[in-house]
Amino acid sequence: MSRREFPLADRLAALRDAVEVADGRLEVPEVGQARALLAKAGARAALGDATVVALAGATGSGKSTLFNALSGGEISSPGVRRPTTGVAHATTWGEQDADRLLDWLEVPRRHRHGPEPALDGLVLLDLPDHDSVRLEHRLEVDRLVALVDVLVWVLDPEKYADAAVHDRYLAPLAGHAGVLLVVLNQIDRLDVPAAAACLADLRALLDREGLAATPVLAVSARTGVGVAELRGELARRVAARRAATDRLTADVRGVAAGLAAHCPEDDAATVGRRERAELLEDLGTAFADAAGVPTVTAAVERSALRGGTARTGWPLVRWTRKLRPDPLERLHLGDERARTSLPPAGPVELAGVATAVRRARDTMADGLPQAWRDDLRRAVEETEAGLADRLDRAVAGTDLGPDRVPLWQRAVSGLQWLLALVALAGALWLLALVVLGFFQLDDVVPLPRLEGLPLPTLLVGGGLLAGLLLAVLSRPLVGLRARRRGRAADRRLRAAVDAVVEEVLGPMADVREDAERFRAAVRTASR
Ligand SMILES: Nc1nc2c(ncn2[C@@H]2O[C@H](COP(=O)(O)OP(=O)(O)O)[C@@H](O)[C@H]2O)c(=O)[nH]1
Ligand SMILES: [Mg+2]
Repeated sequence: MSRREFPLADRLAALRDAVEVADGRLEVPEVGQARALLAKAGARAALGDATVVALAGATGSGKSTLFNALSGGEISSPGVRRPTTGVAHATTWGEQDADRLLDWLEVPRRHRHGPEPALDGLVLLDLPDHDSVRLEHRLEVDRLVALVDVLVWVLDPEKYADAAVHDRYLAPLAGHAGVLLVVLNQIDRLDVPAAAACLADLRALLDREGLAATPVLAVSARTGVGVAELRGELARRVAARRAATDRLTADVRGVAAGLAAHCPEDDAATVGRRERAELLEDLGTAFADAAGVPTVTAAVERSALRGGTARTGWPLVRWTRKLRPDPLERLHLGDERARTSLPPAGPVELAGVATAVRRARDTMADGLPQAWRDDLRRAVEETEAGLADRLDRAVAGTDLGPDRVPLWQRAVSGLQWLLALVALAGALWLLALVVLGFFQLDDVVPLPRLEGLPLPTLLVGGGLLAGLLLAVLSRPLVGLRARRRGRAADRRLRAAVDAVVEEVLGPMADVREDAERFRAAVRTASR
């Protein structure tokens, strides 16, 4: 599909997309211009397919005379510089009611031309002088130049090369070459060679300004030379009924070219899965350190070690451990709404978070133009606020894993009690023997022996020794189990911290995604 055939409606839809994506993100004037253009396009489309042509030019170039020549009567007074010349005049051709269109254009002075089929649907405007000494006249020119479908720029042999016109009006219309006509008026004032030289010079000037596609017509509004050709040129545009579409197409492409300055570079396509995974890990580590995950993990491990050691140790000294508080309970975790008693992150951890966030932002900003970088910075600032609290809550709300006492620890605990009872029984027995000895009765009851050793002594010694041995043998297993509990808690805590990382990375990724959508939309609009 050629550039010209790409439908205006699709172009406008793409521009609307771009504006929507940019809304609240990009604070650049080009977005405002795009918004204004969309409004203009919407309004113009509702006003029919008349062709609005404006005659613009400097004071005395002959706009009004030409306007009258085309309109077939004295409608606009030539050579008059009353305040009324600050207002545009309109002549309309054809039956179609152009009042709503002229209302929209805010052109109050209207004249209707008699039947002339070739120009049916033409609305011709005589604009105020672009070089008027009155500012409001110049503003009125600028306003209408932006709204009309075809612009006829009227030059005269004296001022045709005037830099003010070329720099301010013609050169910026390079993208609008197809909706612009240049008329060299008052050609009757030049002899044939001078007219040819003047025309050639003007042509070269326009070509240099990117207006090679703009026709130049030599005209004399006074003698009528060239007026028929101008009329023919206008008739062609009226018949095509696409002047409004062409003008808007040129407008959209112009606005899109302005927006292109704010599109990400081509090779800055996407932040890949791998880069994103790296950022996640980077941020995850920094956030976990700042959130005190290692502290909690260590506390979980120590708590499991403490519990396991108590259960598998000698039962009669268990109570001494109760004197020291559980390291995990001291942290006051388990309540999402309350702050934990974790020590706040130190300067090293905070610097780590800041560095990781900055690195993520830089990766996400890679290849983005300044306006999007600004938006990215805003997004990061927003998510950074209250980050410490969110991390603390994530840690507090994390279920650290099942805190079940393992079966083997229960069994060892039971066994320890049993061994303690055996030792106790032996000790009581020995005590009984002492009492009996005191009453000289120890020979009455025979003392059972095993391998030559008295049984009660064996019970005390064996019970204590076996208990000690059991405790010593259980140690490595308790340690293993504590480390496993620590690792499980660590995994869960890091998962909770990763959720916070996503909360930070998500908005950054959104900015990037929007920047890419913006680029796609702008590209479609300017096809
Ligand atoms: N010789 C000559 N004089 C012209 C021509 N067109 C306009 N004029 C004169 O130039 C002066 C300014 O014309 P006017 O239409 O008011 O110019 P405007 O200020 O652009 O509207 C008037 O005296 C016209 O008679 C032309 O084609 N040839
Ligand atoms: Mg005039």
